[in-house]
Amino acid sequence: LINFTQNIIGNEFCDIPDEHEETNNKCSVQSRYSQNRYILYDVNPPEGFNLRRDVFIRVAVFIKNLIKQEKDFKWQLVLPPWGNLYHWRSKHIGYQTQLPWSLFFDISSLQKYIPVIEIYQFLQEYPSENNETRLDVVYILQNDEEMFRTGKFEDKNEIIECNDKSLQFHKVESEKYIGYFWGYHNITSRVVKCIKFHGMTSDLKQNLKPNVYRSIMFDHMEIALHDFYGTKEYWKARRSMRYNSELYNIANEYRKTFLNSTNEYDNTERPDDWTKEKGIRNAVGGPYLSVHLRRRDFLIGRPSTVPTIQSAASQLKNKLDELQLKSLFVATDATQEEFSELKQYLSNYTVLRFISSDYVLSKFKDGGVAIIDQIISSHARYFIGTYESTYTFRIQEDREIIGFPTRTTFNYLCKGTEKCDSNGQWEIVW
Ligand code: GFB
Repeated sequence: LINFTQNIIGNEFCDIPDEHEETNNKCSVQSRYSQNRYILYDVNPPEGFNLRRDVFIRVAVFIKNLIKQEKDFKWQLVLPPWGNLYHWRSKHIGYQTQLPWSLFFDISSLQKYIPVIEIYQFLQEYPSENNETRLDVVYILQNDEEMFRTGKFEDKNEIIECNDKSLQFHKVESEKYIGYFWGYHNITSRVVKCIKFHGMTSDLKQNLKPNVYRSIMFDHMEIALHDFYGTKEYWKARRSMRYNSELYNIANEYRKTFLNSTNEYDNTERPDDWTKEKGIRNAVGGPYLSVHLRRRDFLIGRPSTVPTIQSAASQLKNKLDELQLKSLFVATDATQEEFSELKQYLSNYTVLRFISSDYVLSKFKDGGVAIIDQIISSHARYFIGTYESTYTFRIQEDREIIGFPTRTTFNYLCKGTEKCDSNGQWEIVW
């Protein structure tokens, strides 16, 4: 560390680490100039929007602790741009790639938890040559198949040879790898290493080597587990994920117009600053029942838990009657035919789904519309979700933050008439 500090202060030259370099006492070309250290990550391509939001929490908590422990460096998270998601299917609005986090989330709220920057800011501030930004290292996390086969799990963080042809990174010259990099052709990496990994996100600290690397990317970050799942720290990171204020405005306007629901009437008001929130369970919610009715790939992937439309309608009718509510809000990826079928079964009730205007869809894309549905659902008097859907989990978390009684939140549609299993009640910790 002393050598390194001298390198910065004394502006001495130091060697560029070669790709097999494992020692900590050399520093990269860029590291001579500043103490900025950038962490980047990406997630397995097929994973959906809401699992990705969970991966952010794992990384954010990791960086929060890193900042406390490694004070010689200025750590920043580069937010991985959104895009190319399997579920984002609206074709007529153009490509849904390289979308910034600010489209969906309030960056200043995220900033109150850890320092974050968008990728375009990173590309502006990180040294580049001939318009090429070369990261210092990419670590590709890989599951240890053996552990999954034997069921004997133990922590592992082992550099292995990258011999899998399906990997997304390819060496094109000495110390230059190309790869997907969210579709940015001007990003490359000096070094790519594969790691057989099993453990918590914080176990990746040993791979950071801030005396060697200034920009460190982890691919397949979903493999690293939560350090503090469900703890106060977890919930702080989660609470920092406030949505873009325009999405709240659109959802609130819809609630007011169609569901007779406002934060004032429903006791769901929150301070603008999430750090000023208090844990009080006194939310009442708007006078409507809300359901997350997950269809499409869930019909194929989860046939034993996803009910028919007729069965869902019957469960919803029972709950509407029990709660003496007349309105049902449906957050769903169902086809129009399925939604019409549901409405037919519930013809004595007002059954609504959010239909986005062309403006809203072209500006906020499928991800923004999904969030609007989530906001409306999270303000209902009572919520019923889809078993094992991460989309449902995020609504439940929002309701926990808003302060609903848990019995109004942790409910699921059942496949048949038998009582459903519970996914557990992941209650907020303040
Ligand atoms: O978010 P997500 O990972 O949740 O994927 P699951 C579901 C996506 O489908 C959302 C759309 O991000 C939305 O784009 N979607 C689902 C919805 N429900 C709604 C809804 O109510 N309203 C709107 N507007 N959009 C996992 C996937 O999905 O399911 C995995 O992540 C895999 O890749 C697995 O497919 C079977 O956890 O529900």
